[in-house]
Amino acid sequence: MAKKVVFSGIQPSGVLHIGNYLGAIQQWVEGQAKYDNIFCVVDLHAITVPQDPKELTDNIYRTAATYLAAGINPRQSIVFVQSQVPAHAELAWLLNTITTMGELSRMTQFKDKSQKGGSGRASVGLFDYPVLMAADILLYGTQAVPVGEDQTQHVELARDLAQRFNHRFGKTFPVPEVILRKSGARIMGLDDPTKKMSKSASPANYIALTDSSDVIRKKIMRAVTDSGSTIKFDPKRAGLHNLLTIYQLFSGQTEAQIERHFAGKGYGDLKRELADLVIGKLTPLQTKIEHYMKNKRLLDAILKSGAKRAARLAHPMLTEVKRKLGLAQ
Ligand code: ATP
Ligand code: LTN
Repeated sequence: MAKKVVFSGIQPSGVLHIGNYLGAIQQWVEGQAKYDNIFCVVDLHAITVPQDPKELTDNIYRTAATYLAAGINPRQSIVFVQSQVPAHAELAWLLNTITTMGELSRMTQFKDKSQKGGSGRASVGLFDYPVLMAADILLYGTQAVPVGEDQTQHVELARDLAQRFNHRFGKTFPVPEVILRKSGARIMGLDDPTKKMSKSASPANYIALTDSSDVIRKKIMRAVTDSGSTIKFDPKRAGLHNLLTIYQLFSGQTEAQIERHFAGKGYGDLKRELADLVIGKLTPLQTKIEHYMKNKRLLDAILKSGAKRAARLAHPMLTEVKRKLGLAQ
């Protein structure tokens, strides 16, 4: 049986944190052999909020370098930059014409992000962001989309648009499914474990993939927990549960193994060991990222070849969509 087509992407808009790594990249790497993968640096999504052009360029490279450093193999998976394949923007326009204002107004990410900038000031691009994301997904006949939990509403819209298009114009798109990890789909903020870890929060909230060992240790030691003492995976103790989840995902151990290991130990022990574990995993990742950042020619070659392969895959779908709409091709 043919492998399922998987598509996912991350915005090159600032630092990546361990929520992005554990919620998205780590599960991409785990599923790499099982699926036909396309991993994109979604720079057109990043510019829906203001970006400094120089920093954006650097972040595009850094995001791609992070995919590769984490274990995405460009010979096995397609790795490319969204703006290098114009079919994304083109399909987004076509899908715009079957999307309603009401649907986009209900998107919680738009509501959150547009409120931050003050009413009426959000860009049309920010409003339209989910349609571009649907285009990313549908362009390749994607069947599965591995993301963190915050993106499920957007994948729902992609499903709705696929079904609507198929219904109006004849079967064209597979209806994509979201893939969420059982654990790790929603890593919480270290300073506030009731909200998801986010790069737009204060630095105490997240561990950036670029944080130094000292900073990682300080942030973990200061992470908010309750006043309990036993170390158990209890979802009601949000701060502790989050630290244990991070421990689990970086160590690959089961809940039972971890609880046994920490039996009779305190929160301080857990935090110290977690800091060692995270530092032990992120240090080699940082070294590999820097290796790619110093080798821009290699990075450019990988991304150019990825864009070529992606464009070749996208072409027949885009042509079919135009033809079905009656745009004589
Ligand atoms: P942020 O809130 O940090 O700005 P985002 O969701 O807007 O993040 P991206 O960097 O594009 O921005 O997210 C990339 C991927 O990381 C997505 O699949 C998203 O679901 C996932 N992700 C983001 N935050 C978390 C988190 N706290 N836990 C798990 N997955 C996350
Ligand atoms: N909106 C996503 C990034 C994204 C994406 C995609 C994810 C853009 N296009 C297509 C999966 C599939 C986010 O994580 N903020």
